[in-house]
Amino acid sequence: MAQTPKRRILITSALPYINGIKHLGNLAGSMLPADVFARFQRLRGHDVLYICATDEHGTPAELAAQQAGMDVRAYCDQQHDIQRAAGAGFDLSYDWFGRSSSPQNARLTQHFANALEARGLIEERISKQVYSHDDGRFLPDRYVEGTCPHCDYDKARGDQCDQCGRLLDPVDLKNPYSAVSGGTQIEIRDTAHLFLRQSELQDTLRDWVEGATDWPPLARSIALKWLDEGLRDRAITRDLHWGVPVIGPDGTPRPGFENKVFYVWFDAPIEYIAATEEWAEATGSDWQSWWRRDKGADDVEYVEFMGKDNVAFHTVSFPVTLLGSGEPWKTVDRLKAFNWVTWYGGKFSTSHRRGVFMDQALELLPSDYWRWYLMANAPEGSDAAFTWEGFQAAINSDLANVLGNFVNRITKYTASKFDGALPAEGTPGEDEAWIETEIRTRLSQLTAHYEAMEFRKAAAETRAIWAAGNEYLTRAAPWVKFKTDRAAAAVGVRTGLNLVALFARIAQPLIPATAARLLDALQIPDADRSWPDPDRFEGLDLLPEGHPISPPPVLFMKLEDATVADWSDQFGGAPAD
Ligand code: B3M
Ligand code: ZN
Repeated sequence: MAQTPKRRILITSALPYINGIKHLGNLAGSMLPADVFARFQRLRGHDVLYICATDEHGTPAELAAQQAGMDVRAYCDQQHDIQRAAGAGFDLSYDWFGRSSSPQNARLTQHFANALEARGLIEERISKQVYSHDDGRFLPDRYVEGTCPHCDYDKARGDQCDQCGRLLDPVDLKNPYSAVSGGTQIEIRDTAHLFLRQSELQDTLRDWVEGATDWPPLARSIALKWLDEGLRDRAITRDLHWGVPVIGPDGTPRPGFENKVFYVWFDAPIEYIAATEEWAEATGSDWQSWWRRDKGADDVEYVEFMGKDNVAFHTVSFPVTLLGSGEPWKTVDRLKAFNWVTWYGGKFSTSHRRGVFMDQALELLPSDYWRWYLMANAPEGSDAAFTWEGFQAAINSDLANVLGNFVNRITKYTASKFDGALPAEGTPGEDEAWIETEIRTRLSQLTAHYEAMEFRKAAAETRAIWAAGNEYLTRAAPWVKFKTDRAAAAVGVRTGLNLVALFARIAQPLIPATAARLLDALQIPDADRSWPDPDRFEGLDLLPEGHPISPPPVLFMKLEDATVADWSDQFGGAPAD
């Protein structure tokens, strides 16, 4: 039998920013689908490396630390641990969850800046910055607030206006004031910054984008729009202390840049590589074979997951860094971008008690409940609204009824009528032929949806397979046949039990904890837990004759109306509430 060749798949999900725990929408738009994809590909037997990290630099980190009354490094340590624990709670199977404040990332970021400079792509330019006399410092990005020049919103941040959404330059704010002290003694001063001459790489980047055949239309159109508008040179340093210091090729601070660091969006994507280095050092592995085309990375498939607001950074800015360096770095092959998960059509907000955050979710229910709902309703074609009503319906019908009842019914029946052992009697007939064909067809569709990273469709197909199992039991009706023809009933029970095993195997990417509980209850050895290959489907006879069957504890509890009403009160619900 021909073995499917082993692929090497590098997966990254956009790095969650360090300033506070992420909500379910952040989870659904990058980390969770990346995890589902990583699990699927591992089950297929491929060599997968799934890398993520916290994105720790920039003004939001400094400001959040200040508000917490903490030193910024200590703040990041603490928040990193919180996010790591939340990721573990959701069974996110990172091979490494790194930190952009690592020494590896500092070295690599400095390396890229120096490589770009050696190729004439970095230029020192004098630019205008907001200087605060009250604070005795420059105020980059979010350190300054004021009135938006476009929409007159009076709490616009220096980098972006939350009302009209436009990206801003701090010096354009009207009536600027310091976000640190509130001071209004502001002056616009000249200061030097490093600019990455992206305009020089316009053609290189266009060739690269046009050669990228495996991008979804959304990603391609975003990248082409930026190219059509003409790439603009961008400042890659900031007047801050917290960040990667600007160190020249000779290993010493660049003169005039002693009080500056690289801009967070310059170093953050480089952390994908640096986190791989962190992983390699911790595990004694080789990181270069994943990232350097001269060191074996040419056969790597690199897949990135992110929210749509991050697409330009991943299709333009980061590739400019990689391609501009002139070194043979691996660039993204496939890119999966998501729209937003909204809270009843609006924004998640801690202060307005709207939405559930990752840590809170796990206090309410185990991770599989959330994983299932979020992926079955992944914000793929458009935004997707979280609603308690939709959540309750999905859990009660898909998980508790379609999957849970099936498992419960057939395993209990085996325990009571067949001594808790897989019966061997009887010959398969029409109903068994029907379900086998059904499974064969659906399994290849399911596999194709996963390969295409179509998560909603994958969840729908998973549910359809479970539903087909229910239909099979209705047709085969072993409980009816048992009274007159024990052998015929045995066929139904045996097929039903094999369906349980199959259902659990295909559920592993989406609901890994439940799937593992089921496979454990059925005593399925690890070697038999891999993804059932649709091209070599073994049929429904995985379990050997006499195999012991004990009913697992209830898989999913139904969500009562009263519970859901409570949660709506606590975390916000439909506007009429
Ligand atoms: N930290 C995502 C965000 O917070 C940003 C992603 C970086 S990916 C290199 O919007
Ligand atoms: Zn505005």
